[in-house]
Amino acid sequence: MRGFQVITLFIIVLSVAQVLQAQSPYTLPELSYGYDALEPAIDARTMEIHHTKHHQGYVNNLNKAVEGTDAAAQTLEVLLGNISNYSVAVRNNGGGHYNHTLFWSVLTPEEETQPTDRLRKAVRAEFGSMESMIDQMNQAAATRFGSGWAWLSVDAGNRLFISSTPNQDNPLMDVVEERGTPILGIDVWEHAYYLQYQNKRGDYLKGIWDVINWDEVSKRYEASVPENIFEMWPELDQFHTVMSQTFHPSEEGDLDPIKNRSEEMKNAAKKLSDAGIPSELDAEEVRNAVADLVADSDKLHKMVQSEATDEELTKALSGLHDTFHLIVKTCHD
Ligand code: MN3
Repeated sequence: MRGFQVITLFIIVLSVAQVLQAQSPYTLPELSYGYDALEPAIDARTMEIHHTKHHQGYVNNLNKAVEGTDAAAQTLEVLLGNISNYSVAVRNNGGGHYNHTLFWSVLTPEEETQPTDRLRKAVRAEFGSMESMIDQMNQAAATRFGSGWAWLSVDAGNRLFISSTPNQDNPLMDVVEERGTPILGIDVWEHAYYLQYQNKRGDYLKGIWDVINWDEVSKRYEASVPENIFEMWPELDQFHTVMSQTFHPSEEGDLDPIKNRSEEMKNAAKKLSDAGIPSELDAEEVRNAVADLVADSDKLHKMVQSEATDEELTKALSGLHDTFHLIVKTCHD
């Protein structure tokens, strides 16, 4: 073959390769650490085979399964959320690709990663303590019969829950019992631990907590649970309590609660203003609305003292209620 023919052939091969690649939406993600980085918790050989053979296999088979179908145009999360509409191959390999991508990201050789305060609080609220959450995860992982995963996820009500799924299913799928957004997943297929631990799944589960990337788990938690402004600003929550216990009766024509509690409401507004706006929520609009809240609740209290009519009180309380919601809305935006 002449030089230019070789080059032409080379270009053709390259173009074909590019076209093939363009038709394969899924690729194996690189790890951010070496195969031996998680030792002694997980050995290098297991990591390498797990990544380059098992995960690569799910990627290849997923690309084959979606090729030429409408599934190829969907994001993986959308596919998984409607997985009952797709083939078993898409379910197994789409799950396999998603689960392993998440798994690699929640592992790390770094020892300093920590759950954020928000995650810690949520774990405590749901499980009592981090230790108890880990025990329950291990329990879910240990009792999963055969191959599968243990998950820590966030449900539709923003609450944490632990579950386990068989095979490559996960909590995003519309076929599982407990649905949510997974923030931590532990692979309990034998391929994840057998070389090092043989049949001792319990020993693998003990070791794995040494290499969990709490920064990443926290990031996933915070991305799926919108910031609770009442948690960040407890004085706003206290004002909210007085507001809802006086405004809602007033809508029903009952003005007694506001007549009895106008001073408490005025003090709650003063207290929330004195506490200062949390820096994450600070904005001119919020500052102005807080100033209005203080001035208007003072005015309302004076109206109660000077025995204003129910109609006047209703109107003033309703205005105050609007101001309160303006603060909440502005903080959420
Ligand atoms: Mn695996």
